[in-house]
Amino acid sequence: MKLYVSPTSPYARKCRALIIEKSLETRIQVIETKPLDDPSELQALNPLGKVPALERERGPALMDSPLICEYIDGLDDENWIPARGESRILVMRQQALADGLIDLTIGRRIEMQREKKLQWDYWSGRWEAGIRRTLETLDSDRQQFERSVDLGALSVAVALCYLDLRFSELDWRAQYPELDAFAKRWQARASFIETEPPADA
Ligand SMILES: N[C@@H](CCC(=O)N[C@@H](CS)C(=O)NCC(=O)O)C(=O)O
Repeated sequence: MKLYVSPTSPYARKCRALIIEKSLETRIQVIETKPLDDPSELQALNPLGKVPALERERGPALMDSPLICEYIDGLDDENWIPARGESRILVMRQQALADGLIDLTIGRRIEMQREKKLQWDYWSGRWEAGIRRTLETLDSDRQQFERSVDLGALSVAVALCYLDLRFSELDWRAQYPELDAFAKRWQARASFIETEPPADA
């Protein structure tokens, strides 16, 4: 199988880290691509034109990191997503909050990258307010995931690390020391070391 990624994509990082955690590297080849260059092989797999996209041996290609992670998790018996019940819902909720935090961080970055006169403070302010609220929620809910090793905790750690890359001036680590300690524990794992975005990204 082939997983199409970009080196900085946090959604792709979730999938890549899960592959490494589950030691599935020999079954899934990671292919780097640049979605903004409109590569035809990516668009043939995912008409949305986004990474990650998973080309499987059989069946249609998969898009959207939660779906791809669910598929990857089903490839062996080591469950990173609980099969059912409230524990499954909580893991999926943590992933949804983490993915939403990434969405807000990307939205803010796109706004900030516009020429100054085209920037709209309303939108950057809105994205930032959402980021701050989500950090508050993650901090108050952290007992649900801070000692867990599952897709929910992995997703939250990926999203927090993405804030370091794209919104470093927020300095969330100083405001939330327990979330900082949580993220550092994940950053020490091989799955995070091997998927660290390039320093010049
Ligand atoms: N909900 C999707 C989001 C994927 C996404 O937005 N990927 C970005 C890279 S971080 C992308 O490929 N953007 C290219 C584009 O928007 O054209 C997921 O979880 O996989």
